[in-house]
Amino acid sequence: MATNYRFSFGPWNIHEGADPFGPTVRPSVEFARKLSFYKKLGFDGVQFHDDDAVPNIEEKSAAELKKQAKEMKRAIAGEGLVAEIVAPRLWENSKGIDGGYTANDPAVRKWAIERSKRCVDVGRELGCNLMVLWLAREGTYIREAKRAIDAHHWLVEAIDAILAYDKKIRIAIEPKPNEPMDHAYIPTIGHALALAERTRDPRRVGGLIETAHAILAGLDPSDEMAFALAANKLWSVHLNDQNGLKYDQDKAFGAANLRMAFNQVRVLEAAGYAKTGFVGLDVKAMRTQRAEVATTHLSNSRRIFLALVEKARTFDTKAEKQMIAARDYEALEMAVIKHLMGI
Ligand code: XUL
Ligand code: MN
Repeated sequence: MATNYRFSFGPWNIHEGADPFGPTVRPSVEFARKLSFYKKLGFDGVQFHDDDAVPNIEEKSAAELKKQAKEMKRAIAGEGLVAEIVAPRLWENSKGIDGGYTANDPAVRKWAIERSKRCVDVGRELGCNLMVLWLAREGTYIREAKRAIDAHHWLVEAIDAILAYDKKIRIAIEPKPNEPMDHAYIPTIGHALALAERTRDPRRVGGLIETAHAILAGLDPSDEMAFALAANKLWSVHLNDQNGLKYDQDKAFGAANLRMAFNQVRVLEAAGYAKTGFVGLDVKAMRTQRAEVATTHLSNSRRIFLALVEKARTFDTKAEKQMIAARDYEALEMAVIKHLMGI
């Protein structure tokens, strides 16, 4: 099928199968070897955390950081790849135990902003001006632990500092309602875009929507996408799937909720998303998957996406209009199911 979609994933999507209850089950895959999988699996873009590109980033001088990020750009170019996004991995540093931008300790808040500026520097060398902020620990386990109003002001201050640091940087906030925190401060795209409006340059602050995160918030991912698309603020996506309200599963796209996946593809098609953004995946191989086949969740997700593009394009929209006009939504629902089942 003729399609102009471009796909990306992050190196963390090829992983050892760790969970909090037992040992890893697959050997680590070297970064360079991960890069060699991208094209074979049908992907053109790499989603970077800052320290994927520059390991031990906080110990590096500015010159070293620049040199290593440049080398990484050469390495990905050698594989025919580009950097889609860059993200500051604040949540893995022990300083950020209580959050970064919203930590109670002003020294930690300062650290989080400085680290984010380093991430901008990495992005600049990688040729990437789209920074994703997944606000992992910006929230609380118990409400009394932080002052939420202050926290929201500090989030704006942090984003303002990043925007002021580089005139070209664009920030896509990736909302998620919980995990690791009990409640995160930016749980939905509505929260993210309201926050964007309060920054010094709202035009440079948008969103990234992850399927599983929207489902965890009890919302429909395609409607979340539509909300951002209507504002021209859907700058990336993390497609995956999630079986109900439990831990963040990052299943293969469409594997649990095929119809929801169809509607996500449909809304992206309707908006002409292929022209503006990468189809990013954020999918994990099952822990029970053998190492030799622990990349198929990526190629399968891509394949399911493209099959659903075909389904979106071949849905009988004339009949759909008539059923809507007749308010025969039972017929419309059956038409969708029949189309998806090929019956
Ligand atoms: C966390 C999540 C992250 C971000 C990247 O749930 O989705 O992987 O997407 O930092
Ligand atoms: Mn994600």
